[in-house]
Amino acid sequence: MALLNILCYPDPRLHTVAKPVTVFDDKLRALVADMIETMYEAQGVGLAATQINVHQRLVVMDTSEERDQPIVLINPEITWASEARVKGEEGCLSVPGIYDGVERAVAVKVKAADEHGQVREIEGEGLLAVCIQHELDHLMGKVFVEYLSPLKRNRIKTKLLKAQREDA
Ligand code: GNR
Ligand code: NI
Repeated sequence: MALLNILCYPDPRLHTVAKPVTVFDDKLRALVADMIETMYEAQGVGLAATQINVHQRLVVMDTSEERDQPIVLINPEITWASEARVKGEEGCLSVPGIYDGVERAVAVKVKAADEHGQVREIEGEGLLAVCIQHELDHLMGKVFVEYLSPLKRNRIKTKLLKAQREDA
């Protein structure tokens, strides 16, 4: 097991479009285990492979209170989204310390494989629905700040670049 480094916005690698996973082997399962460990360590409810600079369609999530119900979505596709939408406060492990409102579908269904290649469909609402949509955006190279106004986004960019400079 190992902790993985999480890319920080505005790192251009966060805009890479992920490719489907084609091989379900022990190497993939080891990566999934490391991503779950990294998500728990960072206290996130989800982590997309894009965020750890692996550009494959793979995400892990856990929206449970006890943080003991990890969900693995490989090659996920949204098969249904409710017409009802709601604006909620979002954050992102790749955009530390920034929270803002994003409008999303209230409920979604997602078809995805697990780490053994077993395909199933999951329905999510509330935080799980938000998380599914947020993570699938990452796989398309999209970060939630791209839903905000250019003014807000530029302020966030400047702030994070400054913080990264001071860190280095
Ligand atoms: O930990 C996270 N919390 C969160 C809160 C509201 C909406 C979305 C999220 S996802 C985020 C983890 C993350 O960055 N996943 O990509
Ligand atoms: Ni995120």
